[in-house]
Order: sequence, then structure tokens, then C-alpha cells
Amino acid sequence: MSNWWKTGVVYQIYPKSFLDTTGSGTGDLQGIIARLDYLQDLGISAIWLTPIYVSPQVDNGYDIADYYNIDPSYGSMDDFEQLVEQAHRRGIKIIMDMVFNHTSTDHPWFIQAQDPASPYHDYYIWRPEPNNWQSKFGGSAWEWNEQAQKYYLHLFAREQADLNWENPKVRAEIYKVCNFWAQKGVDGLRLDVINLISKDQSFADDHQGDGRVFYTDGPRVHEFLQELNREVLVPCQLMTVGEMSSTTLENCRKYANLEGTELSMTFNFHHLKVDYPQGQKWTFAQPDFVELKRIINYWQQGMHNQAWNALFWCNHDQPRVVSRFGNTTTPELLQTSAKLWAMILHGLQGTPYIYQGEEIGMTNALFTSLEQYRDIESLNMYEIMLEQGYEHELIMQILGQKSRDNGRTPIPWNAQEHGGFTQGTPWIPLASNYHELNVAQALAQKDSVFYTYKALIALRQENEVFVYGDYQDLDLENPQVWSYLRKYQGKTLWVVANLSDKLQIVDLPEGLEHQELDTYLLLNNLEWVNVTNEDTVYLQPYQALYYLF
Ligand code: TEU
Repeated sequence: MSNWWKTGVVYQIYPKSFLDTTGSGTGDLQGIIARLDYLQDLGISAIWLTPIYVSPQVDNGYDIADYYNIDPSYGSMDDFEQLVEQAHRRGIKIIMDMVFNHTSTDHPWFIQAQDPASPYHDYYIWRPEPNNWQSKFGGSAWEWNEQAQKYYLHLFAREQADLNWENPKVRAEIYKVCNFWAQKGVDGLRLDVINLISKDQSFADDHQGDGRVFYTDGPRVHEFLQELNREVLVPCQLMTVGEMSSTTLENCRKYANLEGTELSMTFNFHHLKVDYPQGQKWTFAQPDFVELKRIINYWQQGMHNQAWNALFWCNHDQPRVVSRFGNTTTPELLQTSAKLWAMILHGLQGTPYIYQGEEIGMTNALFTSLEQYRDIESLNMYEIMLEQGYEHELIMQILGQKSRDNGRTPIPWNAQEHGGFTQGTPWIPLASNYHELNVAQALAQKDSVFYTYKALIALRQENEVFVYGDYQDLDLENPQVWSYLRKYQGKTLWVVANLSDKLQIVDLPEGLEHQELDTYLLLNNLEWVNVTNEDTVYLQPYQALYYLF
């Protein structure tokens, strides 16, 4: 299989919030088709679509009730086939999101499974008594089922029942689903929480934690993935990106090994917990940049020549990077810092993912009332924090920073009503700054964030050092400056970025002379570079530079 995904950049679409063509308030497949030219202009190689299958939408499609059909709110199978054809015509590949750790409790398998005599009973995980494992969305991971007279496991919402991968029939069903979509022309799969599929069969209580040690990177996970790889991924030439919850480097080296016996690459989330003090997400906190740099350094060096990384700051579960790590206090700083975080990520080794709206510097949702939130996790956590005695105002502040809805507001295509996203009422409100921050405005302004992303995507295609170079951090303990080198076959890329709102003076790396700086400058998120003397460069607030020498 060609490794198109090593030089390309993937663009993640959250269809619900992309573009609505029917006035329903929910984005749809025709909306994606309508914007393929925009994506082609940006230069991406593939689109990853979050789940568009039939679903009661308790968790926005991550609760699948039918793996073989499109949810009517997004359109039809005809629309999907049209999308594949239109994307391929533009050289854009299609990656589907596959949720195989669990199904919706509305799935016919689960409906039948409630009868202990049914052949489907063993598709799920049943116990006579619950253990103390916790759901990722709060509360017990076990739910009593009246008909079965047993508890079933749900690591996420109670409407998302975990599948029993120990059962070979379940695995065969999963291969069938993958085959079906490969036959439709799909090029790749994003595998949701795929490192949680193998549960320790003791189902013991976790005396130290929430149970995750019993199913994270579980006992048979590599065996299961190797089987999936042999049965469908290789025969169908499917690229895969595995979403890994609380994983380790050791495991990711296996999951994403360069021989390709499991998956093509992995997402992990360690770098996005640098604003979770003591591991606590539901807090109001500032990011620790030294920690962020240490984690990236560890993964960049640890995966190099062993396995392939997926790179990202944003997705539909995360707040927006410019609000989280950048500075949104003025329009200028917003633009500059959005470009800076893009340049840091796109300088790394791995496949960069852009989450819809990131390419125009979209910010957090800026919601002011609880009624604006939709996400099941945020609404659950609101109740839990209230019970714990938190004041409403503090919870709102925390949601404003941490809620998954920060990444789920509709794309503002222009400054018109609802940002041109819908003619109807949007399923979730837009971020209130869409009058100033929208796609039309980004396309019209020659130096907008959009054109930085476009340049970054092109640079990766043109320079092998971006793809194959190693990684060396030049000043790991500095919280204000991120300075790193990538080296490959005699070429060096120097990425240097001022993460702060103060001027910074940075040493030039070895092999780069100050009189050569003009010659080797590849990209700058401001209009000038201030060279001070023989061996330092001045970085303006949020300035980021690429030098290739
Ligand atoms: O997310 C898995 C996951 O572990 C997280 O990113 C999770 O959303 C976060 O920890 C909650 O704080 C995937 C999907 O991306 C997410 O949207 C789904 O809700 C989840 O799986 C269940 O399918």
C-alpha cells in the first residue's frame, strides 16, 4: 500500500456542524460535497468523517444503531456515494469513523441480546453483579437490564453497550462492516477508542482507580488488531488511525509499527492533559507548556523509526487550540497565535490532522448559559459538579474552558445570519464571534490563518525533512520558547516559536549563521524578523519561524 498518509494532511469533518443544505439545522452530506472545492484549495489529502450511520444521537453518532446505513439527518446512501466520487475526483480520500468498542442500545443486536437465550446475548458483556468500574461520562459503568436480569457494561453512556470482542462472531461482524465500506470506495478508517476493546476477563474491582487498568491496552488487544489487519485492512488496503485512550508509548509502538501488522498510526491524548492539574479535567486551569514540550519530545523521539504518529491539537472532543494555548484578546494576537500553534504542529513528525474551523482560527464556543450546551458529557458533569457543591458560575467557567461543545459549534461560512451554516435554527448555537471570524473573511484576507495552513500542507509535500526528519528539542525547560530541529539526509528544519506575549531572545542553532538567516527563512507568521547580533534572533510576541538549511 502506498503511504499517501505519511506525506498528506487529514481534515476532520464533524458533519453535524459543517454545512446544512436543507434548513434542518443539522449539517449534511450535500453540505460537505458543496465545500469540496474549498478543501481542495486548502490542499488536504483526506477527509475523516465522524460517524454518519443510523444513530439515536445520544452521543452524536458514537452510538451506532446500524453500521450499514446513513442516518437520514445526514442524507442517503446515494449522497454518500456521490461524496466518495466527488472527493476522489479531486484527489481527496475518505476516512470513515468506526465505533467498534460499543453499539447503541438501540442496535438490533443489543435488543435481541437482552434475551439470555438469544445467540446475540454473548455479543455484549453481562455480569450478575456490577464491579466498581466507572463510566467515562460519569457514574457506574454497569447498568441493570430488567429483561436479562443482569448488568451490562458501558464504558461510555448507558446507551452505549460495550461489545464482547472475546466472541469470534462479534469480530466476524466487524470485518463484514469494514468490508462493506471498503467496497463503497472508502480509503481509511478511524477506529474509536480501539485500545479499550479487550477487557480483563476477571472483571475485578479496581482498588486504585476507575477500572481503566483492566481494559486499557487490554490482554488481547494486539492479537485482535492483528487479526483485523489480516482479515480486512491489508486485503482492502485500508489506512487506519486508532484512537487510543490513556495509552503508553510501548503499546503505540506496536499498534502503529512500521511493518504495518496492526494499524497505520495512533492518536494519543497525553499532550492534551497539560491543563488537567493532577489529572483532573473538570477544573479551570492554565496549560503547562514545559510539560507539553516534554510529552511531545518523548513521543517524537520514542516513535521515530519505530511507529507512526497522528498529530493534532483539536478534534470534536477538545476545546479550540487558539483559545486553549494561544491568545484571543485582540484579533491580531488571535491570528498570530493561531498560526504559531499550526506551525509548531505541522513541523513535527507524523500525519497532521486539521479539525474543521481550525484553519480559520475558530475559538471556543463562548457560551454564557447552560441552555446552549448539548454534549452529554458536559451536561452530566454539570450535575455532578453541582452535587459536589460547586457554584453555578464556576461550573460555567469550567465548561467554557473544557466542554467538548467548544469544538462543536457550526462553521461560520460568512457573516450572514447563523454564519451561513443553515437557513433554519442551528442544532447548537454558533460561537458569537462569527461576524468577524468566518471563512469568507479568511479567504478574502491574504495573510489570514487559512493561508498559513495552506502553506504548511504544501511544505510537507515538498520537503522530505518534514516527513522523515528526527526530532531534537533545543531548550526543553523553557516555558516561553519552543525551539526544535528536524534533520534528514543533510537537511535541517529549525522551528522556533515564542509562546508568550513578551519579546524573547533565542540562540541560533549550530550550523546556522546570522548572515544566512534571510536566505534560509521558509515561513514566518509575522512580516519581519529582527536579527540582533551574531548568534541570536528576537522573537516578537507569538512569532514563529521556520528555517530550512
Ligand atoms: O472519544 C473517546 C475518549 O476517550 C475521549 O476523547 C472522550 O470523549 C473524553 O475522554 C471525554 O472527556 C471517542 C469519541 O471521540 C467521542 O466523541 C465519543 O464520545 C467516545 O469515543 C465514545 O464513543
